[in-house]
Amino acid sequence: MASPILYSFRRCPYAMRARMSIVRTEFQVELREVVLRDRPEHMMEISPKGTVPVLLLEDGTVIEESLEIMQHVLDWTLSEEEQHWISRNDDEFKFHLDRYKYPNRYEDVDELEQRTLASAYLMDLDERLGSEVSLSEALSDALFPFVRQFANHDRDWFDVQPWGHVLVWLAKNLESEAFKVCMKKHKQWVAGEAPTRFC
Ligand SMILES: N[C@@H](CCC(=O)N[C@@H](CS)C(=O)NCC(=O)O)C(=O)O
Repeated sequence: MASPILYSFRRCPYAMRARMSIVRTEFQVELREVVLRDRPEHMMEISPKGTVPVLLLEDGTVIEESLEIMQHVLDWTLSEEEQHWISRNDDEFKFHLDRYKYPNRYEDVDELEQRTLASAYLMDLDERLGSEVSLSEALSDALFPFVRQFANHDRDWFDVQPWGHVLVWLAKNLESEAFKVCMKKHKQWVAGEAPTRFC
């Protein structure tokens, strides 16, 4: 194996956060773009749970949680505050985000109620972003792909909400060079083809 392998899916916010850490550090990986309904056999062999991202290291270690990939790549130990925001994002916010975006996939879900519940997190995040101490780059990268997904669902509505700090923070992240590299389009990986690198 010439370098670690990253199984990724361009539009997945978990994969985005992992790729951001890779772009930031120029951590060398072979990038394998996955189509979720046609997951590569090798990926399923090393990580039967079948979610992306998955990072396979040269020593055979498999890291199959996006946050753990970030922690490995960035050599990042979460502070108590970072842990707090990530838990709120990954548990509370993502729960409501999924129900807001895809209400038909769940029973008895009102999408506007879910939007309001998700907004409680965004209002708190707004207050945090407005404080004097900035979020660490790693934490910011771990969170913004999910806020992007929420924002994109109804951008006109999102843009007129009273979360000015969130709007500025999100725009800055989306316009960043690192995010542009992270979002480059790659065609579906097929076994046997020449390795793709993205940084
Ligand atoms: N806890 C995992 C979640 C990853 C995840 O759910 N990824 C989605 C794509 S955004 C996925 O692979 N879904 C396929 C499935 O659940 O079958 C992580 O942080 O890496």
